[in-house]
Amino acid sequence: MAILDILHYPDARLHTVAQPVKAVDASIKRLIEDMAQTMYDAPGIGLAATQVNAHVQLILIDISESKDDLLVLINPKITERSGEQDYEEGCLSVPGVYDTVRRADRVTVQALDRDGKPFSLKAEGLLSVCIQHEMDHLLGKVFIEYLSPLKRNRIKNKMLKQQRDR
Ligand code: QAP
Ligand code: CO
Repeated sequence: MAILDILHYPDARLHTVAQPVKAVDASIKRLIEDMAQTMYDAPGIGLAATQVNAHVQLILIDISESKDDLLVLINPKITERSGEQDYEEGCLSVPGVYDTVRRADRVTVQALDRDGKPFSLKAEGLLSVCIQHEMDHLLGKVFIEYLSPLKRNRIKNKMLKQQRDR
């Protein structure tokens, strides 16, 4: 297992569109292990492959208190969405930045699990937000793109300054 480097906004690679996983083989399983270690080490509650510069449709989520309930979604697709909710989001690729985003309240998602087996999941609340946030990464989208251009620019400058001062 290994801790992977996480890309930080405004890295252009965060805007790469991920390709579907063709086979849940040894290399994908290794990527899942490494991403899990990376997410738990951070610590975070969600991580998309895009964030570790692997441009395949794979996301990991663990919103449990005990950090022992890893959800792996491969080639996820949202088949139903309803309602709306506002949630204060953060992102491991935009450290220290939190802001409110409006998203669907409930989603139904179809995906493959870590054994390549199809499953379907209905989610609401934080889990639903997390799924939508992580799936955005696979489309090359970061949550701050939902904020006003003014806020986004301030965040971009803050991040660039942080990276300069490191
Ligand atoms: C996405 O984000 C998410 O700024 C997952 O300094 C977050 O795990 C979806 C983190 C909230 C819905 C609601 C952020 C860690 C972790 C930071 C994360 C930081 C350290 C973010
Ligand atoms: Co994120």
